Amino acid sequence: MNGFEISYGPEVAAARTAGAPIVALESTIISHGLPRPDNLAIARQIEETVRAQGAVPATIGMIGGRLVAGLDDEQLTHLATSDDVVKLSVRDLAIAAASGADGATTVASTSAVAAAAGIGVFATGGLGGVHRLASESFDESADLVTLARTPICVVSAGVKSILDVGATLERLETLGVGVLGYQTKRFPGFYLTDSGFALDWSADSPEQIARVLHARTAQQASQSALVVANPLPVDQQLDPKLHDQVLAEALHEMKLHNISGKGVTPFLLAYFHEHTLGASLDVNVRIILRNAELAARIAVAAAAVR
Ligand code: PSU
Ligand code: MN
Repeated sequence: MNGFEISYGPEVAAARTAGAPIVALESTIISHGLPRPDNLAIARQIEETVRAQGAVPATIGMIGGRLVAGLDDEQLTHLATSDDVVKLSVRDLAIAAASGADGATTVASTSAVAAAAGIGVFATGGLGGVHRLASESFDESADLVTLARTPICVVSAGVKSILDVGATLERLETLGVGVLGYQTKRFPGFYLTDSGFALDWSADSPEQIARVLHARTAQQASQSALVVANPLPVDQQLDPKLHDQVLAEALHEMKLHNISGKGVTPFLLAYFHEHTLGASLDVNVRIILRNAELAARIAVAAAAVR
């Protein structure tokens, strides 16, 4: 198990002691994934959604070189509004800590920190994965290799549809990461309800997912993550025609501007938010809130199983 020096917010510290349900939340979605000024209000809404289900939200990030699980409102505001916030994957954590940086954690680094903190459930929007054109660029998110070695349940709306979804599913299989559809056997496509790919397994209730998590612990096969894939209802997805058109433009612009490395995903998401006249933002917010709600219900059910 990873060891990190982590500061806990008071609510999270109390919940850890009591064995109460906790849901980890990432901060990159807030700092780099959603546009200002809406991002701060959305961050607070995500936390409220977790609380409404009876779980404690633990938004994770780095403040002045210290990892924090359970950012307070001032810290959350800082990550949402400051220009000096670095997007931190796992490999960046030590370097950023030593330099006293303020940073936002991705799916990869949030998972690693949450697992080290003993937090078993995590909600995000869409996982990172294999980028389109990865056969040329080798661009595959560190989310994948990290999930391969991190025992946590991640609730997402699949992988971001800006990616090569088929290749990402193949990699998840190779890496031993379990994928479980929530009330579906179709893998969701983030902005879109259905990515076009089928799943082997689905679960019908948070209680059933809690039993899967319990069985993983019992089998001690839990050194990798379990991805719970939670699709948007069809009437809430982004218009598929608009999606495909904006995605084609975004990929073209990305090449033109030579965007690479950790800039790729924020560039593509921002392009969507600008060129769908806010439609993709509405969809992205719905995705995160639905995932936060389901994650909280899973955490509550898991606490009851223990
Ligand atoms: N989901 C969203 N918006 C986001 C992300 C996920 O709805 O901004 C972030 C997560 O932090 C994820 C990261 O880990 O995008 C992936 O970035 P990259 O492709 O550089 O690994
Ligand atoms: Mn990348």
